[in-house]
Amino acid sequence: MDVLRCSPVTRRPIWFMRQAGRYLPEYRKVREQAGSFLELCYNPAAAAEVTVQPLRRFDIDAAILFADILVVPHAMGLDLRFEDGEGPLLGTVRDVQEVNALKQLENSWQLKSICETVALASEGIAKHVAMIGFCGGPWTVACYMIEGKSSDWQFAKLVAYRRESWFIRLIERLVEESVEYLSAQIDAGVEVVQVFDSWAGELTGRLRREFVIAPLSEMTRRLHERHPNVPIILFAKGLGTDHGTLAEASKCAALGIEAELSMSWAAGNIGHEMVLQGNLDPISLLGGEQIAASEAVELAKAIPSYRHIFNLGHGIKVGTAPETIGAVVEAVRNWDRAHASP
Ligand code: 1CP
Repeated sequence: MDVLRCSPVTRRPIWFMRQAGRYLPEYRKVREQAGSFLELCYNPAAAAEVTVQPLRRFDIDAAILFADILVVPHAMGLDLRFEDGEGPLLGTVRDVQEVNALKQLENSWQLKSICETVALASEGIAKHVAMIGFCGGPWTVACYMIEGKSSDWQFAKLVAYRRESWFIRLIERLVEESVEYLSAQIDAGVEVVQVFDSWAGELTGRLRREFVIAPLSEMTRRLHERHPNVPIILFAKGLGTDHGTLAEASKCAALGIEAELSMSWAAGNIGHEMVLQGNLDPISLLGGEQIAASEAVELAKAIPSYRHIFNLGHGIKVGTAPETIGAVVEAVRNWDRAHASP
């Protein structure tokens, strides 16, 4: 929270995207008891438990609410299933009638359940650990709503190129509902929110400005109005050299950076000492403790601790050894300790 508020620190905060997940045996156990992934998401006691699990193992600075970006379209009335090994299967929206039929998520049982998880998880973490809430970016969530499953997003991109009026309306609806969703998470106890626009980099040029940068900026503006003291992290994965444009347009507190962009480039070229989060390559963690720790130190060298939130460039992979995460945390802590100015 200090880094996000630009207060001086000598020890950079650390957390990991997908820090709760299948690479942890204790997660697999709770998920098995819960039944399915979705039953876990909507079981507040179990979801709060997996939210806090990584904090018992690692010396990290944040917990992230355990849920999924597809909770929003689910609460808006679309069917949702997760098939093992196949990823999500979501009901689709492909015309104006289907957009108009989408419900508001206010008063949905899904929203109540997620807010209950936030309240339970907040009780279960130490005061110095930040509780992060999240949702998906409008473009990324629209991709799943249009295609119904993981894809290369060809159809969603064509709809964007054609500027179909129902698509434009869908993005607006997702801005509205995502703001309501994050606002409810904040009221339930989250201290900072992150928007995951995982497929931002799939759009280029003008489309990127219209359907990634503008909606994320509008969400940020509305959230700042309602919750002026809650910092917002925008992870528009794949924006590359356009991250700076997003920072200026949105006035967010921090930007998440993908592994593909050099952190020293980002630190040197994204202006006004913007706080940057990321961007260790999650694949390096599969290389084991030595490789991962050495890459982590290289990353720490690329950006000063007072403007860096150490994280990955994308989520932890399933085969990652938990010990490797521990080794990365220790290496970054040691580097900061050795380089803290007196
Ligand atoms: O039981 C399981 O392990 C299922 C795997 C899983 C998990 C652990 C899914 C299915 N979702 C999650 C949790 C989740 N999803 C979190 C929890 C908090 C954390 O520890 O980080 C978060 C923040 C998300 C966000 C999410 N879901 C994103 C954005 C981030 C990203 O990875 O790009 C996306 C795109 C999804 C959709 C999704 N959920 C799950 C799958 C398999 C997918 C599809 C991914 C794809 O299309 O490639």
